[in-house]
Amino acid sequence: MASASALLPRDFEWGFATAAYQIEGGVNEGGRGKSIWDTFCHLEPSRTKNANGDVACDHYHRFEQDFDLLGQYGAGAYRFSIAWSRIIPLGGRNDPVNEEGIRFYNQLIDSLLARGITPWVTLYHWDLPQALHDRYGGWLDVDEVQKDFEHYARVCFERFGDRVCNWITLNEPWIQAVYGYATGGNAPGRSSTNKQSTDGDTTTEPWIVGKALIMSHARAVALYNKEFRHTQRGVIGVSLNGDYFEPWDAEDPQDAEASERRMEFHIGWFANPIFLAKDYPTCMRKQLGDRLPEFTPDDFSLLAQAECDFYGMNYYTAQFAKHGTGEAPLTDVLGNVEELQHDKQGTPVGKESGLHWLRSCPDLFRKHLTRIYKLYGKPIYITENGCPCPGEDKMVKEEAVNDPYRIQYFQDHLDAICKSIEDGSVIKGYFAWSLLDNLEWSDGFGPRFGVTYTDYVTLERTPKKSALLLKDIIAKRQGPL
Ligand code: LGS
Repeated sequence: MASASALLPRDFEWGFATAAYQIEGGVNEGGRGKSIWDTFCHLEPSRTKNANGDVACDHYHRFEQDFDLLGQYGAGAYRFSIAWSRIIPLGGRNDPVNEEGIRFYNQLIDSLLARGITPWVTLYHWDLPQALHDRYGGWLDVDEVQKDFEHYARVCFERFGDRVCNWITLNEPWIQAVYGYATGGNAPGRSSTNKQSTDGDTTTEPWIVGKALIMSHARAVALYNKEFRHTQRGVIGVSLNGDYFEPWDAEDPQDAEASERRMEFHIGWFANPIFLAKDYPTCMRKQLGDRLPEFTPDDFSLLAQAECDFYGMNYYTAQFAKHGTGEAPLTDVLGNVEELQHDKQGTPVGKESGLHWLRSCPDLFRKHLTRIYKLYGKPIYITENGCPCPGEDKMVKEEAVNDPYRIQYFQDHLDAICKSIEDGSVIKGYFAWSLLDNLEWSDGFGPRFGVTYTDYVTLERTPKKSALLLKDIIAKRQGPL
């Protein structure tokens, strides 16, 4: 059957994504400082299923081999993150820059360019230097951390911007704020309701951290716009979470409102200030009152100078939203909404995958894309999309490399992109998550999102069938330029 994805634009950006802590390893090499993820994994190993990123996929030593795979898969682009603590081990604006760290990322960038692959660099994928957390509370000190982030961004623009033209400031600030400071499930693991945490205030900290992330992003973009854009001619944006919500009871206006509210708490929280230079969504102010920090006139003027080029969307799944109380401790951060995987009639959303929270819902992906483009009007790059196949975590290599579920998932989601383009959205690229099976944060090495099978004992890589299918789809793209 002819697939809609033949209509993808011919200049569609195309590749795979990873993040430093999930693949690099080499945590004590090359002068790297510790990050909050090193601490989190080692302090109470049961919180990350006894896994850590000490070795991960050993990409630190094997990147050439990994980039050969990218070449084999026909990737035109590759999204990776820089570990802040490799560049500035102590993190701060008055701390020394680590030349060995600079050299490592220079090698990565040069090696990609030598293969004709465009680097897309994420500055922050959740690995704050531990020293900043110890010094002033890290993301909890809005004024300090934004200055340090700006300095770190400057070092990256100065040292890599002659060759890197595509920048993503932050990956999923929502996860950093909510999982790091409300549920405590991610580093730095603060929560007043998680029994494994000893500190934190779930009712205030996520909102403070949210503001720190927004202002840090804005500082980096404003800096880029003022000092680097006209010589480096690159683009800069941010990657936001992209869960989509439908009303649980299609007939109930309160559920319709709840699904919108849920998305405002998820996306509008960051996207309103970042893309519209506007205050947080009204429903957030209404529910949270003065627990939600204000933006000062100076903050607004900075936000206005921080116009970025694209909306980076990480999309995995969709759910139903029912008004009322969600489960503590998430009631507040989820906008007082209950999240469900089936609607009032008991119809499940999408198709199950290898993870309980991830169901394949390409039709809702299309709706989500179209909604986001209408709201924020920026070209969209899908900066993550992917899944583990049902049962994949228990499979041996020979079984896992045969991944028809993932092939269908990719195909369906690329088709949804084409349909949203037909709806009028501007969608310019797609990065599959992920190049390799890797450390899935607090889920450890169980879930396998890669198009390449990683044997965590031998560190051998083996391409799965899906890797090459993507090459085929993209080679056939023939939509308008
Ligand atoms: O590996 C991460 C992928 C996998 O699933 C990547 O580093 C992240 O940027 C991104 O968050 N990723 C991801 N996200 C889905 C998170 C949904 C959590 C929903 C949990 C519901 C109980």
